[in-house]
Amino acid sequence: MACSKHRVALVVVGLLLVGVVVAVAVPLSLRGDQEKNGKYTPRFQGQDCYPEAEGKRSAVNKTACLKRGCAFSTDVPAGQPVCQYTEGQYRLSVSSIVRTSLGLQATLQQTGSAPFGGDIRSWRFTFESRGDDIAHFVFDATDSSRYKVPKPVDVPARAGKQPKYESRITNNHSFAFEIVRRDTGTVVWDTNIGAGSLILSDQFLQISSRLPSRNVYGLGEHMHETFRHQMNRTWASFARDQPPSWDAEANLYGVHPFYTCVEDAAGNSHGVLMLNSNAQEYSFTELPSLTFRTIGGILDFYIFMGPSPEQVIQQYTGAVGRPMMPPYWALGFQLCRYGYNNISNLQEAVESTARYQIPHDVQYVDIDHMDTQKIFTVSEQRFPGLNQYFQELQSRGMRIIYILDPCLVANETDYRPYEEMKRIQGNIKWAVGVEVPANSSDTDGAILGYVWPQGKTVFPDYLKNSVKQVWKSLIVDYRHNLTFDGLWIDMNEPANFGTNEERPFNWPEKDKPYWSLKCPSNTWEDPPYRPKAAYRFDSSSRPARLSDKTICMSTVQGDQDQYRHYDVHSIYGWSQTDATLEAARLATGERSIVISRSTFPGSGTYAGHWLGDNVSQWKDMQSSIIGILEFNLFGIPYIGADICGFFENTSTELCKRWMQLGAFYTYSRNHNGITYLNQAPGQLGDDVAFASRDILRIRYQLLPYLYTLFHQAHTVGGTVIRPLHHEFPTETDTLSINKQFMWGACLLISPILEENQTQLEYYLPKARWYNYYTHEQLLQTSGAWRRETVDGNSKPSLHVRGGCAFIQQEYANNTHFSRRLPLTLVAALDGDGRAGGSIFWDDGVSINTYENGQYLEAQLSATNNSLTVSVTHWVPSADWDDLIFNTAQVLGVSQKVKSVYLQGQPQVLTFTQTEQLLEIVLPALPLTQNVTIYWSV
Ligand code: MIG
Repeated sequence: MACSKHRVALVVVGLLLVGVVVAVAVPLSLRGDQEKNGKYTPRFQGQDCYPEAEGKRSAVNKTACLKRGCAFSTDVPAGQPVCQYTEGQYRLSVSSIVRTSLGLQATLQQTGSAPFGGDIRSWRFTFESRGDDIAHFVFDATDSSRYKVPKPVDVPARAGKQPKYESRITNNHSFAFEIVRRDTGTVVWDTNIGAGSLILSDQFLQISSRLPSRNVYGLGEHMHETFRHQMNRTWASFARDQPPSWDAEANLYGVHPFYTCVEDAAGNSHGVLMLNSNAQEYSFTELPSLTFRTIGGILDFYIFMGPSPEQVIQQYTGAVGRPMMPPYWALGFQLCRYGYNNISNLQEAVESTARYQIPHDVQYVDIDHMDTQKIFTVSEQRFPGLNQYFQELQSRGMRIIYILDPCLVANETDYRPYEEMKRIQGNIKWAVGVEVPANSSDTDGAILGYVWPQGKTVFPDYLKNSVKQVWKSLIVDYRHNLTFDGLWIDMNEPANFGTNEERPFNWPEKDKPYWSLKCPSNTWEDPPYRPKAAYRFDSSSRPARLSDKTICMSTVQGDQDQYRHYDVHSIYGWSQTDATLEAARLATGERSIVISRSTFPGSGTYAGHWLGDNVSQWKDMQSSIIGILEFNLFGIPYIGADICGFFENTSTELCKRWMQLGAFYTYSRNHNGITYLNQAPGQLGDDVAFASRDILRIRYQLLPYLYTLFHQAHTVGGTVIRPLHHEFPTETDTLSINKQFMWGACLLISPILEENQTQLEYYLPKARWYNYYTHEQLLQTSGAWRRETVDGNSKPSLHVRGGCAFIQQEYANNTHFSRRLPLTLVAALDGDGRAGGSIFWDDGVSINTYENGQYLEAQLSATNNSLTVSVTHWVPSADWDDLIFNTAQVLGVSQKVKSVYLQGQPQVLTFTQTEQLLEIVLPALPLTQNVTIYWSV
C-alpha cells in the first residue's frame, strides 16, 4: 500500500493545522481528511445510546433516550440502534497539540453535554510510542485528578526506532484517531465511526473502534459460548461472586479487559489492553466494532503489535507481568472437595486414589475443615489430627493446599486475626460523609458484611501495606498449626452474602440469623449509567445494584484512604494475591503456589486460577476449553476447571471424560461442591479409576515438557495451553476451534466431549503429525478435519507435531518419585528429517531458580540420522546430577536402520524399528552430559 506517500501528505496537513514541527520518525501524524469545507461528515451513523436494550427495540425507553440528549427514531434500518448519539450533542475538539519525546499530547475541549451528566470540559489525549511493539494512549482530565489503576505497567521507556505502527488524528473537530500497522496498512484502531464514538465524562466514558476483522478473542471473565467472539453481543466485567451460568451473559469473578485480534489472512495479530478497573462493558457490533464503556477512571490503552499471536501475548505479559513459575509438584494431579465434613471422608478420598495407583500430588481441604468457617482455625471435633495426617501425606511425597477466605469475623473476642487487623485500622471503611446504614459499621468505621463465619465480618484492605504485613504474619504463624505447601484464596471479589436483599441467602447455614447489608443511596452506589454488571441479574422488582453480592461502593481503601471501593472493587483479589504468595513463600521456604478466584491483569505473576463453580454437565466440561484458552491469553497459564463438576452429582461417564480432559489442564484438580456424591477418581468404580490412572500416567510422562513450557512462559511470555490459531494463524479453520487445544507448539489434544460419543472429529493443521499412542504418521499437506471411531475405552486423541523434540519421564504415584526416574528423549521428525526442542530442569521447589542460575537447560535436536542433547546451562546439583536417559524414540524414520552408535564411538546400541518408530535402548546416560547418537541406514 502507498502508505508512506500517504503519510507525507498527512504530515503536511498536520503542519498546516497546528503549526508544530513534525518529524517523520514520530509515529503520529495528523490528518484532516474527514473535514470537507469545515464540515464533519461521519462515516457511520451514531453509536447506540441505549446499550442496555441490547438491540431490542422494544426495550428502549424513548423518554430516557431523549433525556440523554440522543435521537430516537424507529425509522432506522434493521440492525441499527433506535436510540443514537447525534453529531453535535457532545463533541471533543482539539484546542492544542504539543509533541513530546514519546509522541504527542492534545488538549481537547468538550462542547455539548455528556449523556449522563458529569461534564468535564477539558481533557488531555496522550499518545506514546513505547518501543517498536507497543503503542499507548490515554484520555485523562487535564487536572490529572482522576482515579488510575495502581498497577504498574512495564513498557519500554523510549519511543520505537522503527515502530510497527503509526497513528493519525483523523478528525480535529470531533476528535478521532487511528492506529495503523505500518507494513500492511491495516487500520487496527479507528475511532472515526460516528457520533458517540468517544465520550468522556465523570462517571461515563466510552470509546468505539472499528475492528479490522471479526477474529477477536479474550475479554473476561465470562463463560463465552465461543472462543472467537460473536459480534453483536455485550459483555460486562466487574468482579462478582457469580458462578458461570448458561442463561445469562454474567460477569464472573475476575476482570480482564484484554483482547487479541487476528487481522488478516497472513495471521498478523495485535492485542489491546484497556487498563481500567471500574465496572465496564464491551459491546460488539456487526460493523465490526467494539465499544469499551466504563463508569470511572481514565481511558488508558496499550496496543501490542505482535505480529504473531504468540508475540502479542509475550508483549502483553511483558507489560502486565510474566506468569509465575509453578513448583513442579503443582503440575501433578490434585484432589479437593467442599464438604469432606470430617477427616475420615478426607482419608477415604485420598486412600481410594492411592488404592488404584492414580497419580496424586496435592490434597486440599475447603472451608468445612474450619471451626465455624473461620480462617486460621480447624474444627477439632470433625478433623481431629488433621495436621498429623497432612504431615503423613507430605512424608509420602504429597503436598497440601487449603483455602483461605479474605474476610474476618468481627464479633468474637480473642480472634487474633480480627484483633490485629483492627489494631492497624486495616479494614475497608465507610467513606467520610456517607450515610452509614444501621448495624453496618464496627467501632472503627469498618464496613460489616456477612460471609461464611457465623457473625458479621470485616474486609481487610489488601491495598494497604500494613494489611499485607499482618496477613503475611498470620499465615506464617498459622503454618505451625496446620502445614501447607500452597494456598487457595477464594471469595476475593470480595463476596458478601445477601447485600441489599430483603430475604438474604443463608444456605447451607439455615440456622444463621438473617441479616443483610443495605447499601446507602448515592452516586457511587447507583451511578447515573447502570452498566450491565448491575442490571443483568434483576430477579426481583428491586433494581439490581453494583453492590449486589459484594460490599458497598461508597467505602474507602488504600494507605491514605485515597481510593473509593467503587474504583478499586475489581482489584481486590489482585491486591490480596501478591501478599499471599509472599507469605506462602516465607512460611514454606519454597516457591509455593497460590490459586486465586478473582483475578485482574497481572495476577498471573502471583497466582493461578480455576474457572469457578461450574456444574457437573457436559456443556460445562466443553466450555472449560474456552476458559482455559482465554486465561492463557490473559497471562494466567496455570488454569483449570473443577474436574467432574462442582454443583450437582456427576455421572461416571462424564467424570471419566472430564478426568481425561482435565489431565491436560495445566491446573488439574478434581473439585466438588458440598452435599454432592463423592467424585474422587477412585470413588466411582473401576472404569473411572482406570481411565483416570491411565491418562494421568501419560500426563506425568509429559511433565518435563509441560514444565519447560512454563519456564518459557515465565521468561519470555506466551501461552502454555495454546489455541491452534496461535500456531497456524493462516488456516481459517483454526480461528474458531474451541474443542481442541495445544500444549505449546508440539502437542495437539483433541478430547472426547460428548456422551456416548462414537466418532471423534478433529482438525489437523498443515504439518507432519504423529499419533502419540501408535506413532502412526499423518502427513497433512493442508489442514483438514479427520474422524476417528471412539468407544468407552478411548482416550483423547493426542498428536505430536513433526519437528518437535522433548523429554519424557517415567510416571510414578506422585512427582516426588517420578522426578527421579529415567528419561526418554523423543524426536518427531518433520519433512526434512529434523526436530528441535529443549528442557528446563531445576529442583522444582526453590524460588527464582532461573533468575539465580540454579538450573539445567539442554537443547535437543535431531537431523536425518542423528540425535543430540547439548547442555547449555548447568550447575552441580543432587536434583539432576543422577538423572539419566535410558531410551530414545525417533518418530518418522522411514528407511530401515541398520545400526545405531553412541558418542561417535563404535558403541553399538540396541534398537527396534517398526514402520514409524526407531526406539533405542541407551546405557544410563546422565542428563548433565552432551549426547550424540547416530544411525545408519
Ligand atoms: O460460596 O469454600 O468457588 O470452589 O468450594 C462458596 C467453598 C465458597 C466457592 C468456591 C468453591 C469452594 C466454595 N466457595
